[in-house]
Amino acid sequence: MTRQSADRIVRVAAAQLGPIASDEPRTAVVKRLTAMLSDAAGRGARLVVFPELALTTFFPRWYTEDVSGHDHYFETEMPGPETQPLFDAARDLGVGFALGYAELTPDNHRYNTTILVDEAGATVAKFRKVHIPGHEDDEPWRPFQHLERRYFEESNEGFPVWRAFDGIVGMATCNDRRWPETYREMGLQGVELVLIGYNTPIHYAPDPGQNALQGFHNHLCMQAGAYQNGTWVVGVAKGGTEEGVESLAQSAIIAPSGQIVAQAVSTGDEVIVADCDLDWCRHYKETLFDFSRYRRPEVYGRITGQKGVIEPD
Ligand code: CDV
Repeated sequence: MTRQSADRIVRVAAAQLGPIASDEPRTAVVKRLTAMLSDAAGRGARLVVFPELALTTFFPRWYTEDVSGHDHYFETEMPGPETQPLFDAARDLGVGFALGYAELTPDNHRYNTTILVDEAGATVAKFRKVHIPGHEDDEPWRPFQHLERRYFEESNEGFPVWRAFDGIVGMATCNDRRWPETYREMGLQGVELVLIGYNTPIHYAPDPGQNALQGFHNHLCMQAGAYQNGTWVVGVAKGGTEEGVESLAQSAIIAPSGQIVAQAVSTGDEVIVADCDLDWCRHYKETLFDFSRYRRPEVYGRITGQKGVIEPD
């Protein structure tokens, strides 16, 4: 089947971030984000995707007895006074964005959250990270901590999708991208564009043998998710060496074919763009991955009925 031209071509930008220092003020970070928003808009982008926890350093690398001691890394309102300029710029430039940040709710819940903002600067969707990796307690044997499970609650809101930007848009955050269920949940709602931000340290303390494969695994799971669900996937890193910890970059925009059509080449602030033809999804959704015709949910009971592995006797 050949690719056909269509009206629903959305130029999407992945706005990769380099490191954010622990003492970098929000206002300085928002200036960096706004500069990338403006760059992307100048290149004709309609939607700009920023990474996970894009307003602060990746603070779960540090242990604190009382998590509220790190509340300064969290947002209690969005937009707030320091983030409002980003929303204003989006409205003035007529470009939407997705932004990851740490959310502290009025009733004291903490989530690893991403919002989707439209071209008028209005928040149209909110996603809270479902798969929270790492550990709850201090593990001093590690060269640095990954305490997301101490700082964030798992969201039970799942993977909704929204009609936005002339298509069906979903979001996921970092570790969510490694799980096939993430993409399938959205695929079953017809998703056409999945936006994913990530902070992935190169060093994986529980099994350092995986360090050299970080780049491969990053693209492997997102490319498979795109292809197996006939959807675009935009994966955006906060990369480079932040507070002594090296993180993966290699942000990528992936077509429904599973092919990478744009990839960042640096480990710093960098904008890449691609024209995402949302109608291209149909080539996969209506052929090899015609779910209505070929899926067999009656034999997939373990997927939702069971959590861990049950081996045979
Ligand atoms: N921020 C993340 O979710 N990071 C995880 C690491 C800890 C493995 C990831 O899946 O990239």
